[in-house]
Amino acid sequence: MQLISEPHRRLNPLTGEWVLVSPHRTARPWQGQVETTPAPVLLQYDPTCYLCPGNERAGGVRNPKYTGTFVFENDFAALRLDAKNKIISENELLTAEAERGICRVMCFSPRHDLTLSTMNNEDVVRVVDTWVEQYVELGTMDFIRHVQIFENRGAMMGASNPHPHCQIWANETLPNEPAKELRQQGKYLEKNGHCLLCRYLEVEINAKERLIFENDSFAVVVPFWAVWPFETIVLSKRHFSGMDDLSSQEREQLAMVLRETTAKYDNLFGVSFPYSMGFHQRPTDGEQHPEWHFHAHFYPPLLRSATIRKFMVGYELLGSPQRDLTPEAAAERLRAAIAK
Ligand code: H2U
Ligand code: ZN
Repeated sequence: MQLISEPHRRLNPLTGEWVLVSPHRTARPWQGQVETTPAPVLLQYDPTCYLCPGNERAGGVRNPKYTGTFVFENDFAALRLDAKNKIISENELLTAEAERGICRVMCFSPRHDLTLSTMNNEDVVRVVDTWVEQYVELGTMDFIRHVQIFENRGAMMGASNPHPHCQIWANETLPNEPAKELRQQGKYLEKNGHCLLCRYLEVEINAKERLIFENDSFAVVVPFWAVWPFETIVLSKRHFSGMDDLSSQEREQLAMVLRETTAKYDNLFGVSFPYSMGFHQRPTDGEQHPEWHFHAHFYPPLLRSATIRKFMVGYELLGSPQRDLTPEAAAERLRAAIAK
Protein backbone atom coordinates (compact mmCIF):
# COMPACT_ATOMS: atom_id res chain seq x y z
CA MET A 1 0.00 0.00 0.00
CA GLN A 2 1.49 3.31 -1.11
CA LEU A 3 -0.17 5.78 1.22
CA ILE A 4 2.19 5.61 4.16
CA SER A 5 3.82 9.06 3.82
CA GLU A 6 0.87 11.07 2.47
CA PRO A 7 -2.04 12.46 4.46
CA HIS A 8 -4.97 10.12 3.95
CA ARG A 9 -8.04 8.74 5.63
CA ARG A 10 -8.71 5.14 6.54
CA LEU A 11 -12.06 3.41 6.93
CA ASN A 12 -12.95 1.40 10.00
CA PRO A 13 -15.11 -1.35 8.46
CA LEU A 14 -16.35 -2.39 11.91
CA THR A 15 -17.98 0.98 12.56
CA GLY A 16 -18.19 2.51 9.09
CA GLU A 17 -16.31 5.59 10.36
CA TRP A 18 -13.16 7.25 9.02
CA VAL A 19 -9.92 8.27 10.71
CA LEU A 20 -7.56 10.89 9.28
CA VAL A 21 -3.89 9.82 9.19
CA SER A 22 -1.16 12.49 8.91
CA PRO A 23 2.07 10.47 8.79
CA HIS A 24 4.22 13.32 7.49
CA ARG A 25 4.02 14.80 10.97
CA THR A 26 5.97 11.89 12.47
CA ALA A 27 8.06 10.83 9.51
CA ARG A 28 11.10 12.14 11.39
CA PRO A 29 13.04 9.64 13.52
CA TRP A 30 11.53 8.97 16.92
CA GLN A 31 12.42 11.89 19.17
CA GLY A 32 9.93 11.48 21.97
CA GLN A 33 11.65 11.77 25.29
CA VAL A 34 11.17 8.65 27.34
CA GLU A 35 10.44 9.86 30.83
CA THR A 36 9.96 7.36 33.55
CA THR A 37 8.00 8.44 36.55
CA PRO A 38 8.66 5.97 39.35
CA ALA A 39 5.57 3.80 39.83
CA PRO A 40 4.09 3.97 43.33
CA VAL A 41 5.04 0.88 45.29
CA LEU A 42 1.85 -1.06 45.97
CA LEU A 43 1.29 -3.32 48.94
CA GLN A 44 0.03 -6.88 48.43
CA TYR A 45 -2.81 -5.99 50.77
CA ASP A 46 -3.93 -2.39 51.28
CA PRO A 47 -6.11 -1.83 54.37
CA THR A 48 -7.64 1.28 52.74
CA CYS A 49 -8.60 -0.45 49.45
CA TYR A 50 -12.30 -1.13 48.94
CA LEU A 51 -11.50 -4.11 46.70
CA CYS A 52 -9.03 -6.00 48.90
CA PRO A 53 -10.33 -9.16 50.63
CA GLY A 54 -11.97 -8.60 54.00
CA ASN A 55 -12.23 -4.81 53.60
CA GLU A 56 -15.35 -2.69 53.84
CA ARG A 57 -16.72 -1.05 50.70
CA ALA A 58 -18.21 2.43 50.40
CA GLY A 59 -21.76 1.15 50.92
CA GLY A 60 -20.78 -0.59 54.19
CA VAL A 61 -20.72 -4.14 52.82
CA ARG A 62 -17.61 -6.15 53.70
CA ASN A 63 -15.79 -8.16 51.00
CA PRO A 64 -15.31 -11.84 51.79
CA LYS A 65 -11.75 -13.08 52.24
CA TYR A 66 -11.73 -14.22 48.62
CA THR A 67 -8.76 -16.13 47.23
CA GLY A 68 -9.41 -16.12 43.47
CA THR A 69 -11.70 -13.83 41.50
CA PHE A 70 -14.53 -11.97 43.22
CA VAL A 71 -17.67 -10.45 41.66
CA PHE A 72 -20.10 -8.09 43.39
CA GLU A 73 -22.95 -5.78 42.39
CA ASN A 74 -21.61 -2.26 41.85
CA ASP A 75 -22.54 -0.17 44.90
CA PHE A 76 -22.95 2.86 42.62
CA ALA A 77 -24.50 1.10 39.63
CA ALA A 78 -25.15 3.14 36.49
CA LEU A 79 -28.06 0.84 35.68
CA ARG A 80 -30.68 -0.68 37.90
CA LEU A 81 -33.06 -3.60 37.61
CA ASP A 82 -36.10 -1.72 38.77
CA ALA A 83 -36.29 0.94 36.04
CA LYS A 84 -39.78 0.85 34.56
CA ASN A 85 -39.73 -0.04 30.91
CA LYS A 86 -41.53 2.91 29.47
CA ILE A 87 -40.86 5.60 26.94
CA ILE A 88 -40.39 9.05 28.39
CA SER A 89 -40.84 11.37 25.47
CA GLU A 90 -42.60 14.62 24.74
CA ASN A 91 -41.78 14.90 21.06
CA GLU A 92 -39.32 13.33 18.65
CA LEU A 93 -36.58 15.81 19.55
CA LEU A 94 -36.83 15.12 23.25
CA THR A 95 -36.69 11.35 23.32
CA ALA A 96 -35.75 9.32 26.36
CA GLU A 97 -36.37 5.74 27.38
CA ALA A 98 -36.09 3.95 30.69
CA GLU A 99 -33.20 1.47 30.63
CA ARG A 100 -32.86 -1.55 32.88
CA GLY A 101 -29.61 -3.28 33.61
CA ILE A 102 -27.10 -4.73 36.04
CA CYS A 103 -23.62 -3.40 36.86
CA ARG A 104 -21.02 -5.55 38.54
CA VAL A 105 -17.42 -5.16 39.60
CA MET A 106 -15.01 -8.09 39.31
CA CYS A 107 -11.67 -8.37 41.11
CA PHE A 108 -9.09 -10.36 39.17
CA SER A 109 -7.04 -11.34 42.20
CA PRO A 110 -6.91 -10.88 45.97
CA ARG A 111 -3.48 -9.29 45.46
CA HIS A 112 -3.66 -5.50 45.42
CA ASP A 113 -0.30 -5.09 43.69
CA LEU A 114 -0.79 -7.24 40.58
CA THR A 115 -2.05 -6.48 37.08
CA LEU A 116 -3.01 -8.72 34.15
CA SER A 117 0.58 -8.25 32.97
CA THR A 118 2.11 -9.49 36.23
CA MET A 119 -0.35 -12.23 37.24
CA ASN A 120 0.56 -15.81 36.33
CA ASN A 121 -1.19 -17.54 33.46
CA GLU A 122 -3.18 -19.92 35.62
CA ASP A 123 -4.66 -17.00 37.54
CA VAL A 124 -5.52 -15.11 34.35
CA VAL A 125 -7.27 -18.28 33.09
CA ARG A 126 -9.43 -18.07 36.22
CA VAL A 127 -10.23 -14.48 35.25
CA VAL A 128 -11.28 -15.70 31.78
CA ASP A 129 -13.39 -18.47 33.37
CA THR A 130 -15.17 -15.89 35.55
CA TRP A 131 -15.81 -13.65 32.53
CA VAL A 132 -17.39 -16.64 30.75
CA GLU A 133 -19.61 -17.37 33.77
CA GLN A 134 -20.72 -13.75 33.96
CA TYR A 135 -21.41 -13.48 30.23
CA VAL A 136 -23.54 -16.63 30.37
CA GLU A 137 -25.33 -15.78 33.62
CA LEU A 138 -26.19 -12.22 32.65
CA GLY A 139 -26.72 -12.98 28.96
CA THR A 140 -29.34 -15.64 29.63
CA MET A 141 -31.53 -13.21 31.60
CA ASP A 142 -34.42 -12.61 29.25
CA PHE A 143 -34.31 -8.81 29.25
CA ILE A 144 -30.50 -8.52 28.94
CA ARG A 145 -29.51 -8.03 25.31
CA HIS A 146 -25.90 -7.02 25.76
CA VAL A 147 -23.09 -7.75 28.24
CA GLN A 148 -20.12 -5.39 28.22
CA ILE A 149 -17.02 -6.55 30.09
CA PHE A 150 -14.40 -3.80 30.30
CA GLU A 151 -11.34 -2.81 32.28
CA ASN A 152 -10.25 0.75 32.96
CA ARG A 153 -6.67 0.69 34.03
CA GLY A 154 -4.78 3.66 35.45
CA ALA A 155 -6.01 6.93 36.88
CA MET A 156 -5.59 8.52 33.44
CA MET A 157 -8.39 6.29 32.16
CA GLY A 158 -10.60 6.89 35.16
CA ALA A 159 -9.82 3.70 37.10
CA SER A 160 -10.65 4.47 40.69
CA ASN A 161 -8.23 1.98 42.21
CA PRO A 162 -5.04 0.12 41.17
CA HIS A 163 -6.39 -3.17 42.57
CA PRO A 164 -6.78 -5.39 39.45
CA HIS A 165 -10.45 -5.31 38.51
CA CYS A 166 -12.92 -4.79 35.70
CA GLN A 167 -16.54 -3.82 35.35
CA ILE A 168 -19.47 -5.62 33.75
CA TRP A 169 -22.48 -3.67 32.52
CA ALA A 170 -25.39 -5.69 31.21
CA ASN A 171 -28.35 -3.93 29.69
CA GLU A 172 -31.61 -4.06 27.94
CA THR A 173 -30.55 -2.38 24.70
CA LEU A 174 -27.50 -2.58 22.50
CA PRO A 175 -24.99 0.22 23.25
CA ASN A 176 -23.78 2.45 20.38
CA GLU A 177 -20.43 0.80 19.56
CA PRO A 178 -21.67 -2.82 19.45
CA ALA A 179 -24.73 -1.59 17.51
CA LYS A 180 -22.46 -0.12 14.81
CA GLU A 181 -20.33 -3.27 14.73
CA LEU A 182 -23.41 -5.48 14.48
CA ARG A 183 -24.73 -3.50 11.54
CA GLN A 184 -21.39 -3.45 9.73
CA GLN A 185 -20.61 -7.15 10.30
CA GLY A 186 -24.14 -8.03 9.18
CA LYS A 187 -23.90 -5.96 5.99
CA TYR A 188 -20.48 -7.45 5.18
CA LEU A 189 -21.67 -11.03 5.65
CA GLU A 190 -24.72 -10.40 3.52
CA LYS A 191 -22.70 -8.83 0.72
CA ASN A 192 -19.71 -11.19 0.72
CA GLY A 193 -21.01 -14.44 2.16
CA HIS A 194 -18.24 -14.64 4.78
CA CYS A 195 -17.27 -12.97 8.04
CA LEU A 196 -15.66 -9.53 8.05
CA LEU A 197 -13.15 -10.20 10.83
CA CYS A 198 -12.24 -13.71 9.56
CA ARG A 199 -11.26 -12.06 6.29
CA TYR A 200 -9.54 -9.13 8.03
CA LEU A 201 -7.48 -11.56 10.12
CA GLU A 202 -6.29 -13.30 6.94
CA VAL A 203 -5.29 -9.97 5.42
CA GLU A 204 -3.30 -8.95 8.51
CA ILE A 205 -1.58 -12.32 8.93
CA ASN A 206 -0.45 -12.14 5.29
CA ALA A 207 0.58 -8.49 5.47
CA LYS A 208 2.44 -8.89 8.81
CA GLU A 209 3.14 -5.15 9.13
CA ARG A 210 0.44 -4.48 11.72
CA LEU A 211 0.62 -7.91 13.40
CA ILE A 212 2.15 -7.79 16.89
CA PHE A 213 2.08 -11.48 17.73
CA GLU A 214 -0.10 -14.56 17.41
CA ASN A 215 -0.62 -18.00 18.87
CA ASP A 216 -2.80 -20.90 17.66
CA SER A 217 -6.00 -19.26 18.88
CA PHE A 218 -5.54 -15.48 18.72
CA ALA A 219 -3.74 -12.70 16.88
CA VAL A 220 -3.03 -9.20 18.18
CA VAL A 221 -2.96 -6.46 15.58
CA VAL A 222 -2.78 -2.66 15.48
CA PRO A 223 -5.87 -2.22 13.33
CA PHE A 224 -5.42 -0.49 9.98
CA TRP A 225 -8.00 2.05 11.14
CA ALA A 226 -6.63 2.58 14.69
CA VAL A 227 -7.45 5.92 16.32
CA TRP A 228 -5.46 5.70 19.56
CA PRO A 229 -1.64 5.68 19.08
CA PHE A 230 -1.09 2.15 20.38
CA GLU A 231 -4.59 0.79 19.95
CA THR A 232 -4.80 -2.97 19.36
CA ILE A 233 -7.46 -5.50 18.52
CA VAL A 234 -7.35 -9.12 19.71
CA LEU A 235 -8.95 -11.42 17.14
CA SER A 236 -9.87 -15.05 17.63
CA LYS A 237 -8.55 -17.25 14.83
CA ARG A 238 -11.60 -19.48 14.90
CA HIS A 239 -14.96 -17.96 14.05
CA PHE A 240 -17.20 -17.83 17.11
CA SER A 241 -19.27 -15.07 18.61
CA GLY A 242 -18.91 -15.17 22.38
CA MET A 243 -16.76 -16.32 25.28
CA ASP A 244 -19.17 -19.13 26.03
CA ASP A 245 -17.70 -20.89 23.00
CA LEU A 246 -14.05 -20.73 24.13
CA SER A 247 -12.38 -24.15 24.38
CA SER A 248 -10.06 -24.78 27.31
CA GLN A 249 -7.04 -24.29 25.07
CA GLU A 250 -8.50 -21.00 23.83
CA ARG A 251 -9.05 -19.85 27.41
CA GLU A 252 -5.41 -20.53 28.18
CA GLN A 253 -4.24 -18.81 25.03
CA LEU A 254 -6.50 -15.81 25.60
CA ALA A 255 -4.94 -15.46 29.05
CA MET A 256 -1.47 -15.56 27.45
CA VAL A 257 -2.43 -12.98 24.87
CA LEU A 258 -3.80 -10.60 27.49
CA ARG A 259 -0.71 -10.98 29.67
CA GLU A 260 1.68 -10.47 26.78
CA THR A 261 -0.18 -7.53 25.29
CA THR A 262 -0.35 -5.69 28.61
CA ALA A 263 3.28 -6.56 29.40
CA LYS A 264 4.35 -5.11 26.04
CA TYR A 265 2.39 -1.97 26.85
CA ASP A 266 4.10 -1.68 30.26
CA ASN A 267 7.51 -2.14 28.67
CA LEU A 268 6.91 0.35 25.87
CA PHE A 269 7.37 3.39 28.12
CA GLY A 270 8.51 1.63 31.30
CA VAL A 271 5.31 2.40 33.20
CA SER A 272 2.14 0.65 34.27
CA PHE A 273 0.36 1.43 31.00
CA PRO A 274 -3.13 2.92 31.21
CA TYR A 275 -5.89 1.74 28.90
CA SER A 276 -9.53 0.88 28.50
CA MET A 277 -9.97 -2.66 27.29
CA GLY A 278 -13.11 -4.62 26.58
CA PHE A 279 -14.62 -7.58 24.79
CA HIS A 280 -17.09 -7.35 21.96
CA GLN A 281 -19.31 -10.40 21.92
CA ARG A 282 -22.59 -11.23 20.21
CA PRO A 283 -25.67 -9.52 21.64
CA THR A 284 -27.45 -11.79 24.11
CA ASP A 285 -30.85 -11.34 22.49
CA GLY A 286 -31.37 -15.05 21.81
CA GLU A 287 -30.37 -14.77 18.13
CA GLN A 288 -27.49 -16.78 16.64
CA HIS A 289 -25.54 -13.84 15.17
CA PRO A 290 -23.38 -15.71 12.64
CA GLU A 291 -22.01 -12.31 11.53
CA TRP A 292 -20.42 -11.62 14.93
CA HIS A 293 -16.72 -12.42 15.43
CA PHE A 294 -15.39 -12.46 19.00
CA HIS A 295 -12.74 -9.80 19.64
CA ALA A 296 -11.32 -7.41 22.22
CA HIS A 297 -10.19 -3.79 21.85
CA PHE A 298 -7.41 -2.09 23.78
CA TYR A 299 -7.64 1.71 23.75
CA PRO A 300 -4.57 3.20 25.47
CA PRO A 301 -4.18 7.00 25.60
CA LEU A 302 -0.38 7.33 25.83
CA LEU A 303 1.45 8.74 22.83
CA ARG A 304 5.13 9.25 23.48
CA SER A 305 5.88 8.66 27.14
CA ALA A 306 4.27 8.15 30.51
CA THR A 307 3.11 11.75 30.55
CA ILE A 308 2.45 12.62 26.90
CA ARG A 309 -0.97 11.44 25.94
CA LYS A 310 -3.32 11.83 23.05
CA PHE A 311 -6.38 14.00 23.59
CA MET A 312 -9.53 13.78 21.56
CA VAL A 313 -10.00 17.52 21.16
CA GLY A 314 -10.42 20.17 18.47
CA TYR A 315 -10.71 18.60 15.02
CA GLU A 316 -11.31 15.22 16.60
CA LEU A 317 -14.33 16.44 18.51
CA LEU A 318 -15.69 18.57 15.74
CA GLY A 319 -14.52 16.71 12.63
CA SER A 320 -13.16 13.19 12.89
CA PRO A 321 -10.41 11.34 14.76
CA GLN A 322 -6.88 11.95 13.54
CA ARG A 323 -3.48 10.39 14.18
CA ASP A 324 0.13 11.18 13.26
CA LEU A 325 1.91 7.95 14.18
CA THR A 326 0.90 5.35 11.60
CA PRO A 327 -0.56 2.03 12.78
CA GLU A 328 2.38 0.36 11.00
CA ALA A 329 4.93 2.37 13.03
CA ALA A 330 3.02 1.70 16.26
CA ALA A 331 2.98 -2.04 15.46
CA GLU A 332 6.73 -2.02 14.90
CA ARG A 333 7.31 -0.52 18.33
CA LEU A 334 4.91 -2.92 20.03
CA ARG A 335 6.47 -5.91 18.27
CA ALA A 336 9.87 -4.86 19.59
CA ALA A 337 8.60 -4.37 23.18
CA ILE A 338 9.31 -7.22 25.58
CA ALA A 339 6.26 -9.40 26.37
CA LYS A 340 6.95 -10.24 30.01
P1 H2U B 1 -13.41 1.72 38.01
O1 H2U B 1 -12.08 1.63 38.68
O2 H2U B 1 -13.36 1.29 36.55
O3 H2U B 1 -14.08 3.03 38.24
O4 H2U B 1 -14.35 0.61 38.72
C1 H2U B 1 -14.62 0.60 40.07
C2 H2U B 1 -16.10 0.52 40.32
O5 H2U B 1 -16.27 0.16 41.68
C3 H2U B 1 -16.84 1.83 40.12
O6 H2U B 1 -17.81 1.68 39.11
C4 H2U B 1 -17.44 0.75 42.18
C5 H2U B 1 -17.52 2.09 41.48
O7 H2U B 1 -18.87 2.47 41.34
N1 H2U B 1 -17.35 0.81 43.63
C6 H2U B 1 -18.19 0.02 44.39
O8 H2U B 1 -19.07 -0.65 43.86
N2 H2U B 1 -18.05 0.02 45.76
C7 H2U B 1 -17.13 0.76 46.43
O9 H2U B 1 -17.02 0.68 47.63
C8 H2U B 1 -16.29 1.74 45.70
C9 H2U B 1 -16.34 1.65 44.21
ZN1 ZN C 1 -6.80 -3.78 47.02
